[in-house]
Formats: sequence, structure tokens, C-alpha cells
Amino acid sequence: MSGHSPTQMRHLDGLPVLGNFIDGHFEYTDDLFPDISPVDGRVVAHVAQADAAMVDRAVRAARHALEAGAWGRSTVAERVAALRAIAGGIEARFEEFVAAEIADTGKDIHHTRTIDIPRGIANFRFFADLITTMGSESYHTDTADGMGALNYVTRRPVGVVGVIAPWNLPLLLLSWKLAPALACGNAVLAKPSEETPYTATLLAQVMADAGVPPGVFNLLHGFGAGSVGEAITRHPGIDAITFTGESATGTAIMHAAAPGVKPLSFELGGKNGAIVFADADVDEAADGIARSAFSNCGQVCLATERVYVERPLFSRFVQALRLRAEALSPARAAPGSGIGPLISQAHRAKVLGYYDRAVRDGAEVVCGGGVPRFGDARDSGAFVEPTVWTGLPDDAACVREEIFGPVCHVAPFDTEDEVLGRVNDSPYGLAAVVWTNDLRRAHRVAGRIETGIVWVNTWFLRDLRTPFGGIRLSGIGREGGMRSLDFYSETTNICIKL
Ligand code: NAD
Ligand code: 6OH
Repeated sequence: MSGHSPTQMRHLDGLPVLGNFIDGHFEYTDDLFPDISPVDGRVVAHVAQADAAMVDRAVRAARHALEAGAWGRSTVAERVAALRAIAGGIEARFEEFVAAEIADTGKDIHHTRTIDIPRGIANFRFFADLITTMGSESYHTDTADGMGALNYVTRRPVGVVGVIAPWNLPLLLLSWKLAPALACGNAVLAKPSEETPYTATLLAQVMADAGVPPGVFNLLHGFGAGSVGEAITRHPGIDAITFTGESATGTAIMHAAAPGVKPLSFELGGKNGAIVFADADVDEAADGIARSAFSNCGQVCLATERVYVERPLFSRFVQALRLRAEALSPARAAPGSGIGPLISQAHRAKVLGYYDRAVRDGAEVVCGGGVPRFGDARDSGAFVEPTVWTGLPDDAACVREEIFGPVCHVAPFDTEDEVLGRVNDSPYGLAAVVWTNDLRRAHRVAGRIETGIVWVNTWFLRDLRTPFGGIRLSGIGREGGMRSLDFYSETTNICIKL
């Protein structure tokens, strides 16, 4: 291995070695695991897995940055300048970030260029703006003597925050939590998914170049249970944990964090429903559902996996969706226009298990349901066909469980009350979509859906100021805008008798 400056990446056998970033420099271990492209199974990088001692050192570095270093005394203006410099630093290396995200995920270049990396940049700029313009709560309180009292609220950082991210939108979902954590003056231990360590490692270099002081941003590579993820969640020196990932992992983290009664923010799984009323424009709705079901190969927490269509439109809608799904088939679509692979062979095995299960449970496979054949290196990748089913009962596993692949089940319905009951009958509650041109129905139905987010006649239209998160198995708390600042800061109410 060779390496010169503390933030220069090492190489081994011509491939980058992705290091841990602790106290302002990369640290390597001999415990390397491969970063594998799901396009063709090729190794794209080696990743140095951190150990418990490194987590410990990172916590100490973070604590030191807060208590003795400049970050703990930083002004809002200094933090805003750092956030803007980070955004500018990613932008200056835009193509490198795009290539790294694609190397890890195989996702399509259009998605990466228009959503993943730009949204990663936007998160830093957005929270820089928000913290600049944030005001403070205050109340004038009546008292018996008539003089009154003034209450006002101050904020301080929570401290050292553990940020644990998933693989589906790696830079985007990491920065969604990092940016507000840093804006509020915290120090961070970040763990990207073991499947997608690349852009986070580039980000460590950007942080150093942006002048973020050592110890403020620490990056640790590794796995979940029995590895770095668990070590972060159990560490007594971590003051709060923010996590995006599977609901079952959320349960494990709650157990690990319970002894310290740590504040938790969880953005977890979904089994998101969509309702298409007969008054909707069938092509518009089919375009929208094709996007919400198949974007990023269905690996979006907000993705639609179950669709309910009012009976008069059912057959036309199913055919319209079938045409769109077939056009996205990776083996048949024009290069660059079909869906990419799933994240890994392990995830593909899980998704294909559901493809089998649907058939065993009596589904009619409208399209897809298998593995595409390319006749080239992509046959070693993790591709599946975009799949549409009909005919399953509401209690079928494929209608109740999160699959996280390019799938959706379409069922007919007859009345508004009936469909609301079926959409709301879910262990999850993240997002829903309603397609209708009836204004009063849109408001009425949206107000009765039990999810954190409801879209009407659109999907993934996100304003970063709005609350983001879900109910039930979909999470705890909300992030977005002021909700993020509430999680990443502690408030003190000061009451002054006048
Ligand atoms: P995952 O839960 O398997 O892993 C997420 C992260 O947690 C990874 O970094 C992993 O290493 C770590 N981890 C795993 N076990 C851990 C443990 N015991 N302790 C600490 N850390 C642990 O999730 P994933 O497969 O990477 O992502 C897909 C899931 O994420 C889906 O369920 C999806 O719905 C969900 N997701 C939710 C949102 C949302 O905002 N609600 C957004 C994106 C993804
Ligand atoms: C979950 O997989 C996607 C979340 C995306 C956003 O919060 C966003 O605004 O880009």
C-alpha cells in the first residue's frame, strides 16, 4: 500500500482502499472487505473495516473537538461557511462523486446526476440557510403581580451524534442527517452502509479540504451487528443516534441504545400504497406509479409496492402500467434507460424469494417475475425484471411485507371507505400517493391516510422544509426543516421574572 498525506486515498492492486476517517486523517486496518459492483460482480474497492478501538478513538476525538477544539465555540456564521464549503467541495468533484455512487450501486447515471449527488449538495446548502434564518421561541407570561415573566428558548448541540445510513441513496441520506447535525454544532460518527462506502469516503476528503476541524466528522466503515454499527449504538460516549434503514435494525438499535436512554431518530421501512380513482388520467397515473414503483430499481423507502385502482379503470390501468414496466426491463430497454441492478446478490435472493412467493400465493404475473439475460458480464450482476402482479389477497406476504425491489401489486376497489381501510391496514406508515382529479376527494382522502407523507398527483416532490418520517414500523420522529434542528439540538427554556 502507498499513501502520503493524511487525507490521500491509498491503493492496493490498482484499487482504492477506503479508509476510516478519525480525528482528521484516514486510518487503515488489515481487515479489508470488498466493495462489489452489483452490475457485474466486479470488486471496485477494498474497504478497511474499523474495530471497537477505532470507534472509541473517534468518540474521544469528537468529544475533544466539542469541548476543547474550536468547533465547540464556533459561531453560526463559521458553521454556515463550513457547510457551504462542503457543498462547494462536492460540487467541484461532482463527476467523481457520480462515478463512486455508480460504482457502489450500479444505479443509472440520470438518477445519480439529477437526484443522488445534487440532493447531497442541496442538503448542506439548505441547512446552512435554515440555521442562518432560525429564530427563537419566546412567550410573555402573565403573573399575579402584573409584572409578568419572559420565557425564551436557547439551543445547544446534543453532543456526539451517531449517524447510521443505508445503501439505497448513499450520499443523499447520509447528508440529510450530517448537514443538520453539523449546522447545530455537533460532532459526528458516521457509518455508511457496508454496501456503499465510497461517496462517504470522498466526503471525508471534502470535509478536510473545507476546513472542518479534526474530530468533527469521523467516518467508520463496517457492518451492523457485531461490528461498527453495533459498537456505535452501544457506545456510552454517543449522545444521540440517527438511523435510516430496516425496521428490524431499528429494533436492534433501540435495544442497544436503551441503557443510555439515547435520543433516537428513525427513518425505517415502508409498504407504501397508492390509490388511483377512476377520474384520474390513466396515462398520468401510470407514468406516476411506474416512477414510484420502479425508480432506483424500487429501492426507495417511499416507493409504491401496492396499488389500489377503482374498478372501472382497473384493466386499462394494469395494461398501461405493464407497458411502462416492460419498457424499463434491463435486458430490453435502450442502454441507460432501463432499471439498474439491485444492490447485491443477497438482496436479489430476497427479492426473488418474493417473486416465487407471489406465484405460490396465486398471483397473476402481469409482467416480469424473473431475471433478465444479457449474454455479457451483467449476467453476474444483481438484476431482476420489473414486476407487476394482480390477484393476491390483502393478507398475502407480497402485499404486506416490504420487498424493496421493482415490484408492485395492483388490486381493484369499489368504494372510498373500503380502499382507505385497505391502505391503512399495514404495519408500516411512511408514504402514500393518491391519483384523482376530484379536488374535494383529494383533500378528504389524503386527510384520512395514516402515513407521515401523502402525495396527490405526484410522487417524491420533496420540499426540504417539510416534516419527513413515518408512523408504526416506519420510524420514530420526523426530520426535515425545523424538525431536524429540534433533533440535533437540546433546548433550554429560560424564564425571567420581570
Ligand atoms: P439496514 O437496516 O440493513 O442497514 C442500514 C445501516 O444500518 C447500515 O449501515 C448497516 O450496516 C447498519 N446496521 C445494520 N445492523 C445494525 C445493528 N444491529 N446496529 C447498528 N447498525 C446496524 O438497511 P439497508 O438494507 O441498508 O436499507 C434498506 C432499508 O432502509 C429498507 O427497509 C428501507 O425501507 C429503509 N429506508 C428507509 C428510509 C426512510 O427514510 N424511511 C430511507 C431509505 C431506506
Ligand atoms: C428514502 O429512501 C428517500 C428519501 C429521500 C429524501 O428524503 C429526499 O428528500 O431526497
